[in-house]
Amino acid sequence: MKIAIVCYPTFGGSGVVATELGTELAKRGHEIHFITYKQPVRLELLANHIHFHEVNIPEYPLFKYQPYELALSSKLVDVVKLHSIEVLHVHYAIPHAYAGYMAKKMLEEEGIKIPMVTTLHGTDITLVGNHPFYKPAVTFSINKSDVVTSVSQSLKDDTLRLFDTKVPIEVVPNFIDLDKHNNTKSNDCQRHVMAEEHEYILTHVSNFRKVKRIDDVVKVFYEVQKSIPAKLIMVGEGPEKEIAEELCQKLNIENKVIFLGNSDEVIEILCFTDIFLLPSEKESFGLAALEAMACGVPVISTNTGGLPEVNEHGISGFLSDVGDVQEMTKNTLKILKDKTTLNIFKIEAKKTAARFDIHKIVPVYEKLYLQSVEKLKIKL
Ligand code: GMT
Repeated sequence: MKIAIVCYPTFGGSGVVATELGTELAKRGHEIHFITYKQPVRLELLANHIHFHEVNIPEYPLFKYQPYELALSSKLVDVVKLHSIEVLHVHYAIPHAYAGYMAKKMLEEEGIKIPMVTTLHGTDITLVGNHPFYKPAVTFSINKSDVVTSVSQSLKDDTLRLFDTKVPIEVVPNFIDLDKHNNTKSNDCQRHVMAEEHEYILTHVSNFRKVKRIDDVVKVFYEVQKSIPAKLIMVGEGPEKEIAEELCQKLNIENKVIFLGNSDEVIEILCFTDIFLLPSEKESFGLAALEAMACGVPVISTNTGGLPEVNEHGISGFLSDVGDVQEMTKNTLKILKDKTTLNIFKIEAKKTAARFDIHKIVPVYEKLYLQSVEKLKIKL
């Protein structure tokens, strides 16, 4: 099929999912067209069947805010016409579903019918989308989608609770390419660069927004390193990073915490990580946790949103209430109490991750694409 994928190109989970999905679909013979304002971070352009179309927004002094949705929907119309696109798949409702619907309507005027699949990812529903400023437009564009998917049951429940939806929502969980995550051989693991032989390594990866509760990451580590020798690796950039750096200084642990910024070597970092920390306030799925588990890293997370659907309590890691630093510390130490326990958790984390194997999930999207085309034919 010829599929257009609209997503955010940055280091966010929704962009990563969209990019990995498109890449896998291309491997399976589909023609994939990514449409966004920058080349997605994990997108390798030189792969077969992959195309990238940049949305340009010329600066105009009259505008305080550049009208991105307008430029995106115009670009969508052009790409659909030029490449005979059969399905439009938009990731993250704001503003992609809205722009997608506008493109659909413009194309209809020219006699071109195209189905739109909308994937809800998280804060497009639970935080931003739910704001009264956006809610009517988000509700409208969800209801106008031909197929709606959510990345977890929890996100589906939130959508039904918060929005007046009139269309069915399919739960299609996020996925992981296990081969890619298993590929780093143990002798390639550069553990010695980050820590001494006797030190344990705790890692956090995110876009450092408030919702990630970065201060809890630091607080858990602070408590853990009182009992065992350890280092904390912080990967990512975002508004809370500076605050976290200040907290490390205040707690006098700055020599044990390494801030790496954004990195495209997350798999290499996870390869020598012992514990992954994800104490989020909200998390519709927790792709970062799944990536860690696929690398055999147990996860200490909160029990919010979709995290219990990913991280199995007492098996792939532990779940605690939001803000319960004490419990998260206790659980981290429980896993790290000896090598045997740590190894059991590592094996189980990998096994749990295998439930989300890319080869199981991508065919579900393929089926939904076909369904969306059929559905549109029936509507005509
Ligand atoms: O970072 C993004 O691109 C989107 C972000 C969000 O703000 O909603 O992440 C969400 O989508 C990811 C991919 O589906 C999920 O793994 C994250 O759990 C989810 N984040 C939140 O719900 C906070």
